[in-house]
Amino acid sequence: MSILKSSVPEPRTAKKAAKAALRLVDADETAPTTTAPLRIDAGIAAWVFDVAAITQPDEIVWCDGSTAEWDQLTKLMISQGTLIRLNPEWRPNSFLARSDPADVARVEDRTFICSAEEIDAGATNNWREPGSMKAELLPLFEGSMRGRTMYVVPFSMGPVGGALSQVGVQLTDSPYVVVSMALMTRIGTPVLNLITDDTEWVPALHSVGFPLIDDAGNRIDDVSWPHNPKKYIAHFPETREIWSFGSGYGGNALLGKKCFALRIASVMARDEGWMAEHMLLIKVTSPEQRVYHLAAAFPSACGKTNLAMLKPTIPGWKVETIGDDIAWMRPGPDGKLRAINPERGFFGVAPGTGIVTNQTAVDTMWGNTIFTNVALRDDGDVWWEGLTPNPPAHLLDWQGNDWTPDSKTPAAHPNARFTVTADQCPSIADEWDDPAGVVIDAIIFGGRRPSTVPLVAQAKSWSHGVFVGATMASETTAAATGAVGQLRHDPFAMLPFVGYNMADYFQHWLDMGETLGSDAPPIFQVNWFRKDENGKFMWPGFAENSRVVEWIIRRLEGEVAARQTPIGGLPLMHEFNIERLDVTEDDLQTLVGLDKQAWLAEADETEQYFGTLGDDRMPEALYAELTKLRAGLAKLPG
Ligand code: OXD
Ligand code: MN
Repeated sequence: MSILKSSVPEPRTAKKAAKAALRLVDADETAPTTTAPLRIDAGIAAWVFDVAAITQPDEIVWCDGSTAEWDQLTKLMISQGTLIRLNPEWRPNSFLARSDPADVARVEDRTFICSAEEIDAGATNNWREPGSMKAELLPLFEGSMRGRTMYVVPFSMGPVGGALSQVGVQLTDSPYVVVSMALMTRIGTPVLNLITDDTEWVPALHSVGFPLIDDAGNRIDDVSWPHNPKKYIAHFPETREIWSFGSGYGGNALLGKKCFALRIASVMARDEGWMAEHMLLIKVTSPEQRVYHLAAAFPSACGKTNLAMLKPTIPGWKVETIGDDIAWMRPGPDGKLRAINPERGFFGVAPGTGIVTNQTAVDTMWGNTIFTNVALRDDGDVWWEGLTPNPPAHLLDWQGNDWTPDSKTPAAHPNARFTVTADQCPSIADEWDDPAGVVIDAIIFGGRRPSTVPLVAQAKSWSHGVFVGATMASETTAAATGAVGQLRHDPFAMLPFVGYNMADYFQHWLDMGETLGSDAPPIFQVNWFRKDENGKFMWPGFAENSRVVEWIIRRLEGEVAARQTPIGGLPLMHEFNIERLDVTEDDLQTLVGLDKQAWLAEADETEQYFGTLGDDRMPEALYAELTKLRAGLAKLPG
């Protein structure tokens, strides 16, 4: 595989860089590292060779995923000022990274889907023609790794060698990215050994775009968080490639996650009859010891990690964690939908994750954790808003400035993150890394909706469920750059993550329903974020969401009834468990009620929104669902 198009001129220093790559392949005595594996697939070697010729690193390191490699890289980053070692007494083998304030979140406006035809990227993606995108990016990558090391990171999404897993190779000049990839994916020699001539693998190229030698050959001082004001997160769905330039932030730079496991994988999934979704996965055990698996889609920073680690408040119920962000699902040999978590770790939002809201997450990060943009305590541990009810008297904030509870700015950045492996999670389910996945019993869609959407409703059918997913909206959060708190459509919580035309994605969901037939799991909609007229949340959320999970499971079992309405099946008041809860019957009535006028307005808004997605590809079935919704609402009194 070559990233060079014949029209692109050979870079001046190509020969030197090519020699550097070959040195490793041939492993001669001058090789700068001993980590070069003995057997390298020729396609990978050729690609590494091509990229090195363009980016011109000083050195190439083939990552083996060992503890020694982790230790070496973390020490290197401490010496470079990128990482601060936390007090090992509180947080062994854990580190704090402070990013540049201009590189703290996903950059959706700089994220591109580069399909040959614009229509295939659709109305919701930024589109570029692949050739012109590469032509625009190549000059930026040219020499972008000068003075740096280029790391070769073979990675597996899903258990290594698993039937539902996929492999990729990331090239990066960021050691922070390497150690983060080591926590978030399975990396190293076992993955490289899987790749032979006929293995499909995704080349994922990343550079922070901050060379240490300029065009004239002068040295440039390094900084603790190198990045480039020009950022591009480019995806080539037809050739299944990723090129990311200019950012070190997780969602832009850990290319196994959003770029591969969602944007590229959603295209693979469409082509191959499976689903790549922005969903958590949980195992629920009822008091009768019956086991269920649920997949739930929520937009970024809407509590997926909290739900994935839920500690039920209702007696006898148990929730175990399988994944907190991404699910790959496909029909198994028995026709039932099976899901794996393709990730190895959690890249969770720190603020709001604490001993009151998610003790399990706090316990998970006891050590071996990388924290980014949280505050540093005087005792060398970390802190962020919501970790403990009371802040320490003094901290260094996420930018390293003195901070006290009187400070006007938050101690941690609102999108500060923790990165830690899933196997450290006390609530991890035994089957979380089963290569065969788990059977999905129900699918849940949720968003941050201050009004209209009920606490829980069951979709009337698969196609109504697809309509519910397609019409999801949510208030924006700090996970992406831009304004926070604005309501926007976020279909299936996949708005920034579908690697192709959104209308085609809706059709794919409908097609999956056809394939699954009577095995298609029931679909539910939830909303923890309903507010009253004073702007106060009406539902306590967090651990109390177990009551909603209970209702969903009891529906699966046929143990509770639902009031059939045009928006789906709503709980009967007396069958919804609010025992020992500070929620009045009146509040519950609103939470599980249907406001006809609000839904009529929602239907108008939906029609408008569907119109923006391109009439020629929007599935008729979704317009039919809209018509049914309106007809049903019209029949209601009021
Ligand atoms: C994430 C996100 O990091 O959705 O998971 O932004
Ligand atoms: Mn996410």
